Amino acid sequence: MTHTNKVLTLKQPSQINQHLIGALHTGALHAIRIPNYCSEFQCATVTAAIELLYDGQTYSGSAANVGTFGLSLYEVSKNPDRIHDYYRLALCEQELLRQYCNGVTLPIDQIRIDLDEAWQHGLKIERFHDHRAPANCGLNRIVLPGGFLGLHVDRTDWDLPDNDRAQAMCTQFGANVYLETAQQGGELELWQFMPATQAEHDALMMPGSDYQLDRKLIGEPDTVITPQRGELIIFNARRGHAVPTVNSKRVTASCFIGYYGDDHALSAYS
Ligand SMILES: O=C(O)CCC(=O)C(=O)O
Repeated sequence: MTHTNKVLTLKQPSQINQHLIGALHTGALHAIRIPNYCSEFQCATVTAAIELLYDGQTYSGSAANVGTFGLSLYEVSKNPDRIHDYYRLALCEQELLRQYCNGVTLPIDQIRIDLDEAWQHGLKIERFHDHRAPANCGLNRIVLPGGFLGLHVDRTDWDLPDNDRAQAMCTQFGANVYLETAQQGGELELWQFMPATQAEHDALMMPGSDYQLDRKLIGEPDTVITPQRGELIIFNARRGHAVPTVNSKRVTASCFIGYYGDDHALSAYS
């Protein structure tokens, strides 16, 4: 276990415990890194499968230079008519990806198993809307050359204001596996900053953007990580984070981990 500033590097996911998750929650820790979480072969196989299945779908709005495979609740919150697509596609898209990987474990399946074993109360797939309908669990992103993700926070509780599960969540962590990294750019920038309210968030938004916060108002990141191929990084997604412009393709597999307190199961969703 190595500790530099507020970034902790672990050898294996079984080292994740309540103390570390609590530290990510409070901001005492900015990120947990697990290098070589996925093998070279796994990264190459899963990247090839994502690229084969990728049909040109990009984020709507001002993150349009980011290709995605797998629908996210964030997208659905912007287009509520897509909620049926979300649940219809949730299991079949992940199953299709598994089939295209031909027996090679998906990084998100690995995260689900590892955190289920590591966390005292286990991890389950999230069910926000209906106890029978599992959430999608796996958002694969292809940041295209010239693409970036501006400074933003992820707030499922704001995206689903009428949903009991979303409102009960203490925080949400981003779990990203880096399948292909950019030659230049594509770092993970992390801020300690977390808007206290949605009104504060909205007042800090960048003019003309539908998701970005204005860096001029928030300042420089507190931590910058250059992700390594195969690495898993977990961070608090309610705090500011961004990915600067890449000069070559950057491919990741991601999900959110919902944290409901130490006496509850973690949940996984996208
Ligand atoms: O790809 C990354 O490094 C971070 C992605 C991101 O912005 C997120 O998970 O919300």
